[in-house]
Amino acid sequence: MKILIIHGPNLNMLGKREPDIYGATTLEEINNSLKKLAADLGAEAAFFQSNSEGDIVSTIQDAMSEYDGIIINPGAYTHTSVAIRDAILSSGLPVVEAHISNVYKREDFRQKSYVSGVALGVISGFGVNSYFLGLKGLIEHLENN
Ligand code: CA2
Repeated sequence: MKILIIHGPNLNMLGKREPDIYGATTLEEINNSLKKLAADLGAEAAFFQSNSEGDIVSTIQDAMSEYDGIIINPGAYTHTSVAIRDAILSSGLPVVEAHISNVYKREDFRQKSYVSGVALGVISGFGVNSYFLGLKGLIEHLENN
């Protein structure tokens, strides 16, 4: 079972800026822990981060032939990107949308997600643990379907 974990724009800054909102853990540390969790659960995790919408779309398109599912934190593109939504839909892959912060407790513009309507599920507000919860949920889904 192969899972692709996609981090959207600015998430390369995790642990380096705004720790009050996004925590003190770096992206590299998160990915290392996700890799371990995936292995413990009998899966393999691969990682991609980009600040560019088009690169994220291309990566989702390419994932169809290689991965069984995707965890994505689309960052600010969550609230703007019809292109990422369309790529998820046409990939046919189960996708879990994960957010570090609880977007529903924040500004109005963060309360619209173009991704949620085509996602298997959404996890928001558990800090970096949102990724781990999402990974567990996705692996369980893949085992049962
Ligand atoms: O809560 C989340 O995970 C978000 O996807 C994070 C996005 C935000 O635009 C979404 O509304 C919710 C922002 C990511 C910015 O990441 C940073 C990390 C460290 C320092 C600065 C920015």
